[in-house]
Amino acid sequence: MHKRKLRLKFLGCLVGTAIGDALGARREGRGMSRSEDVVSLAEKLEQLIYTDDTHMTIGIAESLIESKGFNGEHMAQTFIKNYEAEPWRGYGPGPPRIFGMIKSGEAWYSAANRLYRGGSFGNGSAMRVAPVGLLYSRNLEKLRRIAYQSSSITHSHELGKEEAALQACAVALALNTPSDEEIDKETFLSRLQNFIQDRLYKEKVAQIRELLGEQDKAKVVAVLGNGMEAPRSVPTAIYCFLRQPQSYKDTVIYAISLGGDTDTIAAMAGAISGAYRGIEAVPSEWRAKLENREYIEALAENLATSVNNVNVE
Ligand code: AR6
Ligand code: MG
Repeated sequence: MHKRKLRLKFLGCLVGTAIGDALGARREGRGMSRSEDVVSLAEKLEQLIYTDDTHMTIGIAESLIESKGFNGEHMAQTFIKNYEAEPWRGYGPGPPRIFGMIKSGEAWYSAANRLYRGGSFGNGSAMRVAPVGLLYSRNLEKLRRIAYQSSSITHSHELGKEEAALQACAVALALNTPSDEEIDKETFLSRLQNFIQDRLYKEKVAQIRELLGEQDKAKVVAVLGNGMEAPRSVPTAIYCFLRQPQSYKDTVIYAISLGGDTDTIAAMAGAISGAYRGIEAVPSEWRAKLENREYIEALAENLATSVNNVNVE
């Protein structure tokens, strides 16, 4: 792909994550709402303040750039450094406990096993994984390995690692589709289904296919979910994108209108949509209100350059 187009897609993905997250954060934990109400909320807000979803996405991007690829110890320490600087970003219950264990000497690859039964499958490892999807989009087996490893710092349950791989793969497929070429939904879903190994997620991808023409939001929420557990939010985010792949705005508004874990579902849907359509598809009035936008854009640019410096094959 032409360098300029790739750059616009990296920018779209990271800025798209942050705006979905920041808009969604204003409705987190509430029920379903009308799309018009979400649109007017977005108009009223003077600044878009992002949460842990974007904060940890930034951490992954920083670490991949600085380490020229994945380095677990470095990524864990980057998460910890960022968390300590801004602990008020709305982190899930698990990660701060794991950061404490790592600071007490537990290894980055084993601390997460001590949380919950068999590790966490909260959506926290998928919400932040977009930079992995961007950097390793040319090699899906490597993408899977890095997604698993990045997840295992905080989310070591099989479903936790698979969620990260599923979301990273969706970002990669979106990146690899030229923005002026229509998304073939059937092919997109078949590729995800062939890629993902866990049976539960394979079933979820099949449910996405069945729901594509569905008008009733309550049915979408009942089948796909809108919760904090990955199996009830990562497929939902992919669905939000595939319903309206041509419009970043419609994707994010729809994701938020489903209620529940709105910041994370909109962050993930926004990442996929931004990776496909690029930064120019993200409304400029939203971009102008995004906190820390220049830093996020600089990271996206650096990550795009890293594709040439990192062994991504
Ligand atoms: N068994 C039962 N419940 C689980 C398990 C398990 N093995 N794993 C996770 N949960 P956590 P996150 C449930 O704590 O994924 C922020 O608001 C459990 O209810 O690992 O980083 C973000 O914006 C647990 O409390 O944190 C996201 O919305 C929950 O999943 C969210 O938090 C979250 O798992 C990300 O949270
Ligand atoms: Mg959040």
